[in-house]
Amino acid sequence: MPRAWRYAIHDAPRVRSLSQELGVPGLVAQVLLARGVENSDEARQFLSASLLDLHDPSLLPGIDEAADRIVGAIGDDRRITIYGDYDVDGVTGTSLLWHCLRLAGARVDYMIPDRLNDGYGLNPRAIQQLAEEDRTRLIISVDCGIASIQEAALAAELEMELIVTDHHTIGDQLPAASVLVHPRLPGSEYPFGDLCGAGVAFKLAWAVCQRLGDGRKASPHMKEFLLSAVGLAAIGTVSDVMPLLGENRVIVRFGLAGLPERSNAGLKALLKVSDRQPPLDAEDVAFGIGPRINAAGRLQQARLAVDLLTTDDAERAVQLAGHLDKLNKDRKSLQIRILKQAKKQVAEHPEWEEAAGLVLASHDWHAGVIGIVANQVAEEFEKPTIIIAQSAMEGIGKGSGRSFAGYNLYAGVASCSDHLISFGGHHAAAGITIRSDEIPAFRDAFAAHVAGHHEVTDADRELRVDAEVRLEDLSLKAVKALDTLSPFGEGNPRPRFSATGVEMAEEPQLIGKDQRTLRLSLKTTGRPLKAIAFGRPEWAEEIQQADGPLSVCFEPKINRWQGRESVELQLIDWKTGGGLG
Ligand SMILES: [Mn+2]
Repeated sequence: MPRAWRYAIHDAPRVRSLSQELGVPGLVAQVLLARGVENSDEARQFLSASLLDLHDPSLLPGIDEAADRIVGAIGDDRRITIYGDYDVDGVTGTSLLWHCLRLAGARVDYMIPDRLNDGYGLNPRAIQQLAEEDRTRLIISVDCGIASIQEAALAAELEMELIVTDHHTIGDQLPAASVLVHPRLPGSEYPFGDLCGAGVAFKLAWAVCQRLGDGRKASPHMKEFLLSAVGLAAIGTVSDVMPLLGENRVIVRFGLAGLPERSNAGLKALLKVSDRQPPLDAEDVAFGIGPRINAAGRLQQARLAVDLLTTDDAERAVQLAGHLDKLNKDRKSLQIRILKQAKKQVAEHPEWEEAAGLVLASHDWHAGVIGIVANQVAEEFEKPTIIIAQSAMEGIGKGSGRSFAGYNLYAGVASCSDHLISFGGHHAAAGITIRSDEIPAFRDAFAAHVAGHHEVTDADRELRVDAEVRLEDLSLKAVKALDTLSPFGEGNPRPRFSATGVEMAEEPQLIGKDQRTLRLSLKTTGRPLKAIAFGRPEWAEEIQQADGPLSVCFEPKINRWQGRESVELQLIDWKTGGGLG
């Protein structure tokens, strides 16, 4: 189905005056206005995004008491155990706090739960084990714990000191930990609620460094540590799909810029196997570095990724990075196979495709990757989707779901809880545990809930376009200037434009290993521009058969190849005819 292109309002006089006031190309001014920047002050602040814009750590609820307790534990030579989540955010947050405490002279170690066996958050078995080994230790959770009511109660009962640092949604009840550090605690006046778990851990590390310095400023080598820790916080922020605005924009921009120089042995090795060259952008993290870190927890143990990010042994780092790279390749092929099988299941059950929501299950699927596949299936069929990996032995399935177009998946799953052993999640994603014999009934109940509470409208399928431009306006200089608006990602998407009256300067070509990338040369009146389209091989023929000039929708990028830079357009959509869509 063709998608409508939705244009941001174009106010030519405002674009002109903002462009003059800021001394930036009109293209940059237009995108700023399209994104809701109101005036030149706001625009300047957005563009400058300086480290000085980071908020004072002590504004974060609980942080002063947490830092004092940590410094106290170090002074008493008590053991400190960081308990981190198994995803990239948890792994990077754990690693950066570990580095900080190590530098501060602490006896520090870490524990990461098993994604498939322990599941998310603190668990009673882990608390018991930590207590049995050393009841005097201080436990610090990273990127989890705010929902661990029972576990915090258990720690209190065992008289263990527990600091919870987290950023996840706060439930009806708060855990009875020694201290809670969270940007959105009741009564919080922290100016930015969208820090990720590694962002919160970074703030805590900063507060600890302040205490070990002169109370305000960290000592020089602690300061150098903090600058390198921004890189780890940036990886967590991008991988957790946090909005890249406000404080996160500062963290990601500076973190990524500093990564090549300031990386520890593990990150260096990871950058190398990811084959990502500076300048690094958020997409290098989202598609290169992040998935490799995540592969550890999906297929084996996330602990391996923390081992990598905390080792100072270059040889071991290369080994571990190579291992994660291999796991990531395995993850990819598993994902491709499961996606194929999932699509086949739908093709074999036309009545499922008719339904408003999809529930697919198999004994042959790996529970570590079903969430990513659910996302792909939801996009492909444009409906909320739950993918279940069944265990033949136990007659139980673990499912992971992704929403589509604003449907509240958590509410949907909760409404079918009669069929489930357990469930959890939020608006956009959910996890379930289910008895295999309940799957058919759950499928019907879930599809009925989606049908009754959700309708995909054309507005859900619209393509956002920042402006219509002329291809001639996309000079190397202008496209480079657009990079001042980066990092691009959640909350701050890559600028997207359209152009009309476009013709092919050459025949479209299919390239790449699997011939699924389309290469085009687009032309209006000036010099032709190179364009590519990923995963749309069918466009080659369709474009050639199209009658007359095209309208194209694209995202311009700088292509760097063998030291040369050129403008390349990533084609998002196209249609015949010239008028506004
Ligand atoms: Mn997180």
